[in-house]
Amino acid sequence: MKTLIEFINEKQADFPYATGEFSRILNDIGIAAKIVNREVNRAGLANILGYEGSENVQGEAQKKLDVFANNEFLKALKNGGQCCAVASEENENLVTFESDFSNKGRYVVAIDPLDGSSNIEVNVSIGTIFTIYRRLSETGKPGTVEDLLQKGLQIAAAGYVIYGSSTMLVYSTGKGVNAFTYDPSVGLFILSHPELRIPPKGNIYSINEASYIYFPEGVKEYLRYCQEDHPESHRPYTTRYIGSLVADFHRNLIRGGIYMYPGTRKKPQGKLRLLYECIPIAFLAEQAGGKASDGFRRILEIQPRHLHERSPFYVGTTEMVEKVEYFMKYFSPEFEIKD
Ligand code: AHM
Ligand code: MG
Repeated sequence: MKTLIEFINEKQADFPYATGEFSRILNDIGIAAKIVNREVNRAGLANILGYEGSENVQGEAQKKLDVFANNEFLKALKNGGQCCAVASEENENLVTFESDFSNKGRYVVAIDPLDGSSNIEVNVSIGTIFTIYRRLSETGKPGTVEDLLQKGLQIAAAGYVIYGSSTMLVYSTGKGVNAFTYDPSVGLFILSHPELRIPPKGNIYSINEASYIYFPEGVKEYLRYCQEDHPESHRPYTTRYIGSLVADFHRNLIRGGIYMYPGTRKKPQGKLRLLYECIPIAFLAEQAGGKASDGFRRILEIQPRHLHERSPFYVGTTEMVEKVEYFMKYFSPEFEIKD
């Protein structure tokens, strides 16, 4: 049995000149995740459900647990001292800590503290998604927005926590994906899925099909393909859609499948946020042998322009993502987003 802390410390040796700072951020995220996990589990009892009354940057009503989770992760990153700035889905502006201690930090973090939060009150799995980058700005000063606007190719580490029937922490530092299951009896994350690989063939597709009429023709064609009678290639496939990105991706990562959130004519950028959702999940997908695209471009090669930018998102088993790209190119070239 290997715990998350043991694993992180062991892997520190993989990084030449590692100072341990990076390991400490990962540890801090793991600790905050335990606290959030406790509250998520007690949510029904603790009567902390319901709307907080405020709206987040995207104009969506925030639930109390979103606010709680955001505060916990910010607190952990602030107290750790390795992180000089945080971009959070719940904060309009970049959060800096205005202390010499934090300004010396060499890393910045992008976080979606509680994704899929509309699912909280119906007891459906939700998650935290995080990305760690090395800062570009000079140390000793507060982190800058530019530190966060890095391509996914520059990621130092990314991962998610899924608060589900079991709570798990899944992360990668660019050397494969490892998953840890939380054992609440001892309060430890235990390595349960070393070196996760997404199956090269999948038969699950996940999409909010109610929006079918708004989808690009390329996506409609792909859905027709998924639903065709073709037993040799296991079609028709099967649909699974929880409406919680972390949970939908996690299932597809283990079983093989594709998650899609297309852009539409009205909303060409779709719904999901590049920084907090698409980039980290794309990094994990690629590290597990899968693929992630905006329908035309590799997500990890996209240069983010602002903190809360959105992007269409297709992620999962390589073969399936390539198929959608093929249909998009032929049927919906007008949906291509150019730099
Ligand atoms: P959120 O960040 O407001 O929670 O929204 C993101 C979530 C994803 O987890 C999920 O996949 C998607 O929104 C579901 O959207 P929809 O309800 O449009 O299908
Ligand atoms: Mg989200």
